[in-house]
Amino acid sequence: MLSESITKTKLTDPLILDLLQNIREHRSMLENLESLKIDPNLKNIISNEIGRELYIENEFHKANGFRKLHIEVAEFSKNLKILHCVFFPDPKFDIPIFGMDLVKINDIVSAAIVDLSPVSQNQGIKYENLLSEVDKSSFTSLREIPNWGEIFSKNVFFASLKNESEKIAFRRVVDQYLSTLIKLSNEAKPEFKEEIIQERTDYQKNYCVQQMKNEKTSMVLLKYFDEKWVDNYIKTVLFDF
Ligand code: BLA
Repeated sequence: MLSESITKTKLTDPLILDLLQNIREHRSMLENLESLKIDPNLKNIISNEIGRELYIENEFHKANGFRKLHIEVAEFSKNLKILHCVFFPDPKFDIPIFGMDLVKINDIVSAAIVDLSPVSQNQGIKYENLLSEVDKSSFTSLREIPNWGEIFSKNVFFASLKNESEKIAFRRVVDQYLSTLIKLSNEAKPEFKEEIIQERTDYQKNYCVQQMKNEKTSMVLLKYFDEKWVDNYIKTVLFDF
């Protein structure tokens, strides 16, 4: 089933396909992986209007330890390509939020970001050393996290990718962050203390609230859809809670 969906993807950008395959491989290691039903109108969104071509493909799953595993590939007007992925944990489990975004404009990867973002005050400490050991020394264009990005961990990686070797290096960073996520999720046991579950729930809500402050996401979507549609898409598909 998974390989079938790889060939189904219309996008042919090699870096996006490569990252997509890697994310799917890690996802397939999760226990009790199941597809989630969503509104079919929001799953694949295609328009061939000249100059405003649009292609969005969404995958939604859940698994043990995760309430929603979301991958989106998108192409806008043939020149803006996006790979967006957020794995939201089930708040009963001590698992961070995996988030990544790759924004490619023509042939330039202007934004490549990946993080395991904490969902409790002390959670970050548990995996901080695993992430800080990941080699990020070869990148030449690190970028500054915007103000709304206080939700990210100390080890959030954010850069523009300048050449082939930086693309390969980013692929490796994503792979290592995903391996850490899978390791943490394998070790996680369900929690029964209400106040701990509540703290994780509040952190996830705040993650979504802060992500919604990124005007660059809505600005793109507003070129193709009206405000009501964009608002619904952001609140139900991208950053629901
Ligand atoms: C930036 N996101 C951007 C940019 C665009 C989008 C066009 C500007 C590129 C740049 O600054 O170089 C657009 N991203 C989208 C759209 C979708 C998308 C339309 O995912 C989906 C439909 N964004 C996320 C997630 C993260 C994220 C999960 O959706 C991180 C885990 C981060 N995107 C992120 C950040 C920036 C960005 C940090 C830079 C914002 C800035 O510098 O102001």
